[in-house]
Amino acid sequence: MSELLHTLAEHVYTHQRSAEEMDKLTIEHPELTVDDAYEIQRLALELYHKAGDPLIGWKMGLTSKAKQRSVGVDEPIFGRLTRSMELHEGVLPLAGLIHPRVEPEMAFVIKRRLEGLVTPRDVWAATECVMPALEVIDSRYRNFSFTLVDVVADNASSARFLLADQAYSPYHTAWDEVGVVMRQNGDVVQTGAGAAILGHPVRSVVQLVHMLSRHGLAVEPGMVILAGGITEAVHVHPGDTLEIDFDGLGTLRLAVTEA
Ligand code: 0L1
Ligand code: MG
Repeated sequence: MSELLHTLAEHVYTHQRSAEEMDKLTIEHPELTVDDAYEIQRLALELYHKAGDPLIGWKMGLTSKAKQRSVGVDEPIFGRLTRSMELHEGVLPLAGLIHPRVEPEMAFVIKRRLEGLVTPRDVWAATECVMPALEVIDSRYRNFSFTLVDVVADNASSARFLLADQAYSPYHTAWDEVGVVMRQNGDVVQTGAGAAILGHPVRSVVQLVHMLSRHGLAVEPGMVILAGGITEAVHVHPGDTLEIDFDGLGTLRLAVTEA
């Protein structure tokens, strides 16, 4: 099995780097378990690391009831964020992506190691700051169609992310009550609130730490955590402009370009 997981991790990594669509792994390997999928994700991350692209954080996916229903699960999933996934300005070149979608998120930056059965209080005490953020998800599977095992193996569709310039104290506001409006080319396309992330984004970080612990992993100081999507993700195309207004906390802007 170990050899198969290595082979599949290389296969997934190659498709992530080349932005070529692939078939669901579970078509040829229906026997794969969710634990196997997390091992494929981990092994693919080793290939990123070898290529000079280290782990800088974690993302939580399927954190809203609607998304969980669409994949037929009742638990979120996690993925790994590498340095090359971070955008440093509000421009998204589509080169290297297949069928990207964008969703508003909240990001936690952690200053103290988090592991084990932590509580929200532990998370707040370990949080340096919270920032408005957006995530670009891009499944490598044809038609964005996958099972739970497939999406976990494909690093929870991680592709790119952008953090706001302004960071806030974790105690600045009630993060579950922050309203978000997303405009695409001037039209309102999505609205939501922080509570869409498991009721409160801090719960997502708690759950991430619990899930990582089951794999013998922890959140290290300096890491970024994308807590989850606040609205549905929207498809983007060359020439699009996105404006995501986080009520009272500023606006994230993204211009989508061909290359
Ligand atoms: O960030 C997310 O919630 C996405 C998780 C993977 C499912 C998808 O690609 O829609
Ligand atoms: Mg997300």
